[in-house]
Amino acid sequence: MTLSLAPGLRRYGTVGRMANVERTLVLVKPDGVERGLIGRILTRIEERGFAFQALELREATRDVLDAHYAEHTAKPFYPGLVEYMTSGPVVAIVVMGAQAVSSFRSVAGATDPVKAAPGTIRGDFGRDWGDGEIRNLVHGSDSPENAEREIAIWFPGLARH
Ligand code: DAT
Ligand code: MG
Repeated sequence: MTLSLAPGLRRYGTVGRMANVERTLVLVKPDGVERGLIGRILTRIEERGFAFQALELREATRDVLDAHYAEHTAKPFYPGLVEYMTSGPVVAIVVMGAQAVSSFRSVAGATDPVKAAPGTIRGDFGRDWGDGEIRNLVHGSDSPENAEREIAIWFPGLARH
């Protein structure tokens, strides 16, 4: 199910102007869902004043992950990453607002939760669990171009072109 939140979107003015607002693809990864942190993670996005265009609990398939993580599929950690990302449901979210990509990256914190600053999602809720795997609670697109590419993978109906 895709949930459109009209009141939030109204902040961005007309439909014509909204079409140019930056979007980013956020995932609450399986550890975030399993640990009951969906609400607190979404709250941090809402507190910064960003709007949700779509929000859905779903299982990540291998095909979606291969497309989403195209830059990583040949890396040694990729099999472990797929195991992690398919270990339970994820929440896929399209977040909208000026500079949404870099704003969410700073809220998420560094990739490795051990290095992530306190105050960030990964720095506050993540740790090394002692099994050699990185479980870092959230994904956020790393550029506006990748955001649009990822949104087209997770929400084909919301692709811009
Ligand atoms: P980010 O999620 O901060 O954009 P990334 O794109 O470099 O980081 O990597 C994607 C995910 O892959 C990351 O969230 C966790 C996993 N990952 C990255 N580097 C890893 C490593 N060296 N060992 C294990 N998992 C890794
Ligand atoms: Mg990345």
